[in-house]
Amino acid sequence: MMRAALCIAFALAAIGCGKDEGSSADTPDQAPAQEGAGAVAPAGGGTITGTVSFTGTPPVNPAIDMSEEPSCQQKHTGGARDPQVVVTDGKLANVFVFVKSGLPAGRTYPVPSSAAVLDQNGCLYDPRNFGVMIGQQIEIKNSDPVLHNIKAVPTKNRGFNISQPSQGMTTRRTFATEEVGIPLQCSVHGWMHASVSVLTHPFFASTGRDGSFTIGGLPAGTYEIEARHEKLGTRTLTVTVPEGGTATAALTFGAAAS
Ligand SMILES: [Cu+2]
Repeated sequence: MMRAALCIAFALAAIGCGKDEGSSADTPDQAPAQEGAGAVAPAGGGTITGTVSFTGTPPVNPAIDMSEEPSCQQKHTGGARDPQVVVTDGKLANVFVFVKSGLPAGRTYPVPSSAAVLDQNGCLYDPRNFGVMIGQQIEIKNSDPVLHNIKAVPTKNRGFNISQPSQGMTTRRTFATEEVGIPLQCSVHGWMHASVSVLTHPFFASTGRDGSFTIGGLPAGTYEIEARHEKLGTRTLTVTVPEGGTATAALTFGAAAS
């Protein structure tokens, strides 16, 4: 639920601000390992490049008691925290950005042959907020020497519940229907949460630590894009992509003004 006090500011604008915005960096183990992971978009066409910023002081992420899983705990120098809001130099990670409307009607796009990898490492999910196309493989991987049980809780798709008792296990799953924001969670470790969005097209990306994203291969046109963050809600923006050119998008989330 978005609070009224949240700063809402988005604009089509040149990027270049923000290096010295007033926010603190999280510890490295709270940041996503994958920078700006996105879909394999068609070559050519136009591009949307953007940055997602966070204004104000980021909330302190909650500490996680991993004492019952020492092999995970030791991967978190200084203590494990749930990386709900990851801000580095005023830029917000783990935001899923996708084209919500404006694509030509009736067009279909090839499903990427490469799988989207969801790792369980240090008893946390990586990536935290990602997308796939309908039918694209999701490879769920256990990098921890502990039992994880991954559970998908969709509303439109068929869910799954998979036990991965040992390190190095991989399991593949797909989703058959478009659905944004399917919760993923671990039945063993209540703090483990991630989100996957299933789309009919490849025009999506997730922000890395630098808050940037790139969505390529777009036909010229005017699109509504949506940016989703697990705790901070959504922002939308209308972007016009020229033929073969680049549109720049700046989106901003923020802390309460107090
Ligand atoms: Cu787990």
